[in-house]
Amino acid sequence: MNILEYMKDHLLILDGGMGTLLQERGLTPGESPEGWNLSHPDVISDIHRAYFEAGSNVVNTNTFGANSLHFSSGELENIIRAAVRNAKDAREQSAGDHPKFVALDVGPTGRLLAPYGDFPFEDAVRTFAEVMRLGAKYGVDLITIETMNDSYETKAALLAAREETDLPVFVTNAYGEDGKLMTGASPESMAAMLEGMGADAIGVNCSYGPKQLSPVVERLLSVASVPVILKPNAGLPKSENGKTVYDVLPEEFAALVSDEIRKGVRVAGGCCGTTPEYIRRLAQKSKNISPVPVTFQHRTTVSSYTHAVEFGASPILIGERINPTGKKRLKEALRENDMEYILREGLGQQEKGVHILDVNVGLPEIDEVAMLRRSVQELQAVCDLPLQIDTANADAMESALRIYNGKPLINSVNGKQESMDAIFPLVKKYGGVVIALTLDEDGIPATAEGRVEIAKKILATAQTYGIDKKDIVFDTLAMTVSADPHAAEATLGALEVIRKELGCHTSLGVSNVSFGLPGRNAITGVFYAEALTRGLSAAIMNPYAADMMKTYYSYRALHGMDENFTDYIAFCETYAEASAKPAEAKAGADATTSDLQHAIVSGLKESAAEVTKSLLSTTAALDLVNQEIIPALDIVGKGFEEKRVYLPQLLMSAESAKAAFEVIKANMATAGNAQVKKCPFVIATVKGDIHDIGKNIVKLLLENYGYDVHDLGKDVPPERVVEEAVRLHAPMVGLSALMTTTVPSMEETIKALRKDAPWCKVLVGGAVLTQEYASAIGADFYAADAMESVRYAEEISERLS
Ligand code: THG
Repeated sequence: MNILEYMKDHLLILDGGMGTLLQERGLTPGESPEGWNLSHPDVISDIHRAYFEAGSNVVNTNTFGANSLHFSSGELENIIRAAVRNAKDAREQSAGDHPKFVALDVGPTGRLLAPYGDFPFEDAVRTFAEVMRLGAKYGVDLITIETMNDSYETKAALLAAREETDLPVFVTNAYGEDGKLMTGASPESMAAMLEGMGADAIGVNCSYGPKQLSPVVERLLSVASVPVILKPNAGLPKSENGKTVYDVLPEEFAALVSDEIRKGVRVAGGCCGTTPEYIRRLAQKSKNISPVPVTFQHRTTVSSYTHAVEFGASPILIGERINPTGKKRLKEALRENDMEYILREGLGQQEKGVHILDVNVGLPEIDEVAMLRRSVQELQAVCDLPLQIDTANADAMESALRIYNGKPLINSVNGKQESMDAIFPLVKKYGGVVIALTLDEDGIPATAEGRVEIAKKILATAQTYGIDKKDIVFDTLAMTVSADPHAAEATLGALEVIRKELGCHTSLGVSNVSFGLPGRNAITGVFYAEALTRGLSAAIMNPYAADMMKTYYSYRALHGMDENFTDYIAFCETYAEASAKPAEAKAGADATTSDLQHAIVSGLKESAAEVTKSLLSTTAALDLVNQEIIPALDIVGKGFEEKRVYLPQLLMSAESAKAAFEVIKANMATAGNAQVKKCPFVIATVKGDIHDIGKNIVKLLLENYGYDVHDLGKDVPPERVVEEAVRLHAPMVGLSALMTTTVPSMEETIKALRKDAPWCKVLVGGAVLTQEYASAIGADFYAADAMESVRYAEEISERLS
């Protein structure tokens, strides 16, 4: 039986935890669980069998960390072959005649992707591709991509699954306490991207217990058009007699998860701390719940790596300024590969309030494929707005869509068969909302009716490619009125019919209307107002044009879209500023921060280095560090703590600070000065644990705050940590552990430090830790995130000095 067929009118029960059960059977901390597929096939098969017999419809193969970063190619194939066989043996041998499926389990690589980490996106795709290929080769029924805490890595894995197999794919993410992924994505943005790429079910796993995850589940349920998955931990972890235990027992777990099933969850199981008993109770409790139907959501949504932007509720502004048309300075920047000019153009428009950035970097004399790809890559590293990828070159389009971190707007397709045949397959494969221009082989119809006919043809063709009309936004083509005084009427007439009768969203490049006329902004602003009243959903526009912004804020205020007129009033207050000529504005700079601070806060590496170089001629190095770099890092750090800034931005700022530091260091070396360093800080991922993303992030931040960081790496034995702490007489040691199975070795390391380095403050962090847990194992400080580590280090070093 096909699992997708079965799911249509049944709930699907997944399995529960694997790690704790393996430990009970003798897996030692640091030993590879995946290796047990070969060395202890009976144990693995036994566990799978227990889950099937408890009522699981799906068991995940024991392949969470099985990839080429951890195993040689030959080993990997042996492990996956054995893992699939172990699960299939369990299926054959297990009692119970409910439908049983075997899923290839795929977890994160443990590397942070570029640009915020050092693992290139395409390397991640290749790494996952090998795993997917082997899973398909050995005959799994479906693929489970799980516990991903980064949207970009999730995309790499899903892309690999889609490119290598035709299997159904389930995707679940690990959300933080703030309802976001570690790198910032909201549930709505994940839903948009994953559904756009064709995931068959989406949801949440690991992270917390069912109670804590309930808000994330509800948000997914309200936007998803595919079944929603919930696979929580058995509550929150705590340490009891040197063992990790969870605070939700099987009966309560089953009751809580069943509540979520009543709200609409269609696929449920357990993650860390759950056992076959949890699943047995869950299967029993949910047996008589009739599944809530999965309803198709007619939402037109694009997303960035942090958030989703939905068409319809309020007009959308798409910034037009990354487009060389009529812009000499941008053309120059493109020819000279001056990326930061483009980044500043993006950040400046963001500051002015646009919701989406159009990115058009086509010039006849440059390599557009490479330039568009690079522009998208760099823009999404410093700016969290969704992008509209604007090119007539299908190769350039594909190269940008591949590496886009989210669900983009695609600008554009049109009614020509050739255009549809080139663009629709890309929309289908990578996901996206596509702007469709109402023109075809016969040109642009002069009448509204003619444009509506083309729109209908485009919709029908899209359908044959499996693209729903919610993912098509029509552009009825704003023409230059100075060339044809009746041009605007056809545009607006077609727009109205398409919005009201075809039920599709619409967009216009409004600035086109005023080409060739004086006072362009005035007429463009009025055209925009009229278009809004006739159903315009989004405008490609110049946010520096005050007339446009006036219209935008007024329209929202007049139509009940601006509660308490908050936005309108704020706009009026800054009106003088808004009408000032911005042209080649120094984007985003604000009056209270210097250029260097601004470059660091914005994550602009080259600018940070350049400004530092010039400042060094007038300012002492130490003053630059204390009065510019550290305050800038503090601004970003504070934003991070207040959840306005996400990890990627924090890391891009840290990289920019590093670029500034390097200039300073080089300068000090030539000037013969001693280097200023704060106290030594020893940092390590504990024995048995190879997940060191968190540690690497903390290291980068501490270095940028001037600490002398001694990184001992991952899988570090307690003796080694003690040895280094003693050698340096380090006042602080930071320890990280990501897996429940390795927290005991964290406790062991703390004990050893207490004995031989009693002066040393120990701070701990990692996904499974909590304050309570950290206290129980005797740590001095629990850092919930990287910034908290820095704050604690600042506090301790203050006391020392
Ligand atoms: N529909 C869709 N996409 C589009 C358009 C459209 N993309 C391109 C264009 N039209 C919208 N973008 C722009 C970008 C710049 C200008 C107008 C539309 C523009 N540039 C000034 C000039 O050429 O004189 C430069 C002035 C400045 O510095 O801003 O006006 O219709 N789907």
